[in-house]
Amino acid sequence: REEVTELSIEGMTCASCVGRVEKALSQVPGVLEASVNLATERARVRHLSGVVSLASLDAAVAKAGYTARRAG
Ligand code: 9UX
Repeated sequence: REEVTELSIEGMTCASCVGRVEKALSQVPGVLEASVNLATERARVRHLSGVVSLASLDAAVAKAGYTARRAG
């Protein structure tokens, strides 16, 4: 099954940041698509359910140099 998780991303200031976060999220196993909106500081991640944990998404974003939290 597919699932969509929305994350708030902190620390992005430019379009290159968006690219970095999208790439980091896309490379997490089980992620099908990741799109980031700089203006809203949100990431929309489409992924397989069960395979991808919130922790793995957080870790990927942190490794890229940004901070993620689950969007409310
Ligand atoms: Mo360029 Mo965005 O270093 O933080 S990627 S400003």
